[in-house]
Amino acid sequence: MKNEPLDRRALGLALTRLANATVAEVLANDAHAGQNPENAAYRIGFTGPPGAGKSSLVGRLAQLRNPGRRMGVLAIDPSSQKSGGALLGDRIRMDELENIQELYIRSFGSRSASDGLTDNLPELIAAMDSFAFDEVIIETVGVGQAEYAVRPQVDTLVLVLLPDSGDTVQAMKAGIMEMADIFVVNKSDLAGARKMAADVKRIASLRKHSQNEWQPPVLLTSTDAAPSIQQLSDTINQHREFLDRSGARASLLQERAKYRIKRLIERETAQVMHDLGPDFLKASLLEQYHLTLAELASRSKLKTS
Ligand SMILES: Nc1nc2c(ncn2[C@@H]2O[C@H](COP(=O)(O)OP(=O)(O)OP(=O)(O)O)[C@@H](O)[C@H]2O)c(=O)[nH]1
Ligand SMILES: [Mg+2]
Repeated sequence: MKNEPLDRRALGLALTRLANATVAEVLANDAHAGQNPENAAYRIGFTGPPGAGKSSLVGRLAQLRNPGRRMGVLAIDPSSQKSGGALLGDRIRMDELENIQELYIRSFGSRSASDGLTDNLPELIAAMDSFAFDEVIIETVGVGQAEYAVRPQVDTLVLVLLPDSGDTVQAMKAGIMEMADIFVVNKSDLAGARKMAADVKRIASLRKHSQNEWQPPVLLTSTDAAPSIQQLSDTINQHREFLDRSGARASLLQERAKYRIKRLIERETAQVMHDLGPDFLKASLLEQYHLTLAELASRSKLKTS
């Protein structure tokens, strides 16, 4: 497919269909079946507090990495309806990007998903794989849950912070600080960026890394400073090489596959719980358990008997 130009219309339709698909529909249309995950698009996640400059950075990075690569950007936007112009940050005009044939950008609302991501995100990214993307960038706003949910979905996770996000770092210390592969203090043109970077370095260094583990670097970026975007891009490449060299990507892919099925079962279970009346709760716990499993099986139409 790579030899042919990207079919934007077909991709757009596929993504819309998947974004709205029920669990049963997802199971029925597993377009990804049999595909070798090793050939999947390389996935780069960007998360961080609102307004940190994620979209602006993603836009610049996509422009920089695009030549010779088919690049996709999926932005998960909790507030949903945003103008096209804000999609990649107001520092980049959409017309700079919209005529680039091998660059595809799309945003999704976070809908009912309780984790701050969009329903069916694994399926949306799998669709990008089947359209032969080389890389997919996923932007999520760090709202507590989203970074946990995005972690298994991506290969390299970039946490974007602001010069004055000290409180955020304190709050996130336990969780996301341990998950990020690259820390970025953006808006380094503003006062306080260096101090913030030093604080992040200090906190990140509290985590013990063995010698053959990846040590998450702390970078200073400014959307309008091209060399800082180049450095970020180079660091992503280094992390990718590390994952390949250390064999860590193979275990990441396994985790991702497990997460995908777990998410589907959780989502369908929540729906079953919602649909079953209060009488259901009068049964013994064992019966409730079996009733739920039977209901899940019948909804997925996978019941063999
Ligand atoms: N001074 C300065 N401002 C920046 C920089 N990068 C982005 N901004 C501005 O910061 C604001 C937010 O940028 P976005 O790229 O939309 O940030 P975001 O993290 O994607 O925001 P949400 O998606 O709403 O969470 C915009 O007004 C940008 O112009 C930077 O390097 N320096
Ligand atoms: Mg954004």
